[in-house]
Amino acid sequence: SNSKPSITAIVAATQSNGIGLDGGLPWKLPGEMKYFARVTTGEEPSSDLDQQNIVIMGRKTWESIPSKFRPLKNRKNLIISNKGIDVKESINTKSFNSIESTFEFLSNSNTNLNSSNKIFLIGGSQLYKTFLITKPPLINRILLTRIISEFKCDSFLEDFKSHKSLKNNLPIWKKSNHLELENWLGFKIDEENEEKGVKYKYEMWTLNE
Ligand code: FOL
Repeated sequence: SNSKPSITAIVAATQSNGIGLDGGLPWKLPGEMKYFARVTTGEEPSSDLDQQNIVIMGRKTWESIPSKFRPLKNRKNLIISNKGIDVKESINTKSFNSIESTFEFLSNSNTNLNSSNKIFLIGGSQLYKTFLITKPPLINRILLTRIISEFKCDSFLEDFKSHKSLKNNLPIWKKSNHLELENWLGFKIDEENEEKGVKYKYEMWTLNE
């Protein structure tokens, strides 16, 4: 098929776009992590593989997930590694040596994919960047958790907010309002959150057509 899959990036980032430190997350925010798990799993977790959402990640992100949580349960885990298959494959874990081969798998498994299956890009910085700077971008939605406190970080999210259309020089990413986010998620959330003195906000950004 020639139709591009609809892919949502999900990421938590500071106001200076910091997302990682020393191969892991710079913070420990259990409530925020619950949000990640709930959103990526979907509201009706299913052990039926054909009903599951897909999470796409780079090899370093795969390695950053604590082994007891890996593969992420009730989700199909797709891992992209330049070296190709170097991740133990299982019923819900598959590895790929390129974005192209990952997309090929997604379009071929389309027949099995329920239209309600969602596809998420869950990191890390290298894949977020490639998916964002490709023209047109390979993702059409970003679920961004904006962490208000600053944390020391050594990996960063591509500054997508500065990306402009070549045609009219207007921003290509548009921030949705809170209701639009809740409608897309299918559940209600607080606009402002705080854990351990760390404030954060759930945002959704979509591609201008
Ligand atoms: N997006 C958001 N919003 N927050 C994140 O922390 C985040 N993290 C990643 C990608 N997008 C994100 C990548 N890093 C787990 C660990 C690290 C990770 C992603 C997931 C993980 O262990 N997830 C379990 C949570 C178990 C729990 O603590 O409840 C999962 O089942 O999803």
